Amino acid sequence: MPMTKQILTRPPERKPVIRFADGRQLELSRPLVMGILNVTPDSFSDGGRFVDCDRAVEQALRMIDEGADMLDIGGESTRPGADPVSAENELARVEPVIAAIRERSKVPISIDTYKASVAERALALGADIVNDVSALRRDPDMASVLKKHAAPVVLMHMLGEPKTMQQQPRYDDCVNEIIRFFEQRISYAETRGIDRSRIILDPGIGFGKRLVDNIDIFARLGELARFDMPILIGASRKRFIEMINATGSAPEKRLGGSIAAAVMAILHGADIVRVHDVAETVEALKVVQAIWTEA
Ligand code: YH5
Repeated sequence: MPMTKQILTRPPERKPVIRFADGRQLELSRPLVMGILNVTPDSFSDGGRFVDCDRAVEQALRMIDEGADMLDIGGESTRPGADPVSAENELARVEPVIAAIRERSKVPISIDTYKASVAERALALGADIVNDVSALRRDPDMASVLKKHAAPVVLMHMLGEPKTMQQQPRYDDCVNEIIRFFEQRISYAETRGIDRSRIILDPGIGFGKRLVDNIDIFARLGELARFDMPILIGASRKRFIEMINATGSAPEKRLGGSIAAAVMAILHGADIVRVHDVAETVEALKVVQAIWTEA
């Protein structure tokens, strides 16, 4: 047996912080957890809008308690096959929830929308980040809203549209195509006055990807370090996990695989993981962090 100790180290320190418009900052010196808050009727089975709002706020406070570093609030489902929602409907769902969370907590809030009018209203209510799964392709007014509020933005890769993206996606080289896509979207954002320091990149697990593409993204995540920007990964409960484990169609049965995916993403250089199961992910990443810093 060789005597040399194998030391697991974190990929080299790169990006210090995410700066919000009001001067608050998020340090990227440890892995961060973004808790998912869906405010869509299908995520709560019964009751009217107020019931949905109360339950969403309750869930938000629970995720904060469990150690979420930020929350991602969305009023339109971007799951494969989901139908689009009007801006009015989307706003009616998320506005009261954002306002209620802001009254109770300073937790950074991300608004999950590709609509400029929804982003504008959310930022005015105190949201901090815009999570745009279209990477500024859907709404020509999004860039100016981001610029006006000096808000950080998540630029996510997606092949096609949510409605049809899982119908026969094909790439020659998925990771190379994602890198080329990021180059284009970063360049567009910069020409519209968005500072590089406010961009977060996300390769979009499950958004127009086959199982092999999703696996390739995890394996080659290190290639995204070249951008020197924070990397976000959203793998929680997604279908590729079920394809590997055959645990059935219920997304809640995907916890073990979701934790593994979050850990693999962080080990390969991701900075933020977007998850449903905040408590369990925080526990897993604290162990990762302890091994990194004590080894
Ligand atoms: C993401 O990766 N994903 S919505 C289907 C599922 C489970 C979960 C069938 N918004 C991302 O979470 N934003 C979504 O089981 C996102 N990155 C960013 N930035 C899809 C989703 C899901 C879909």
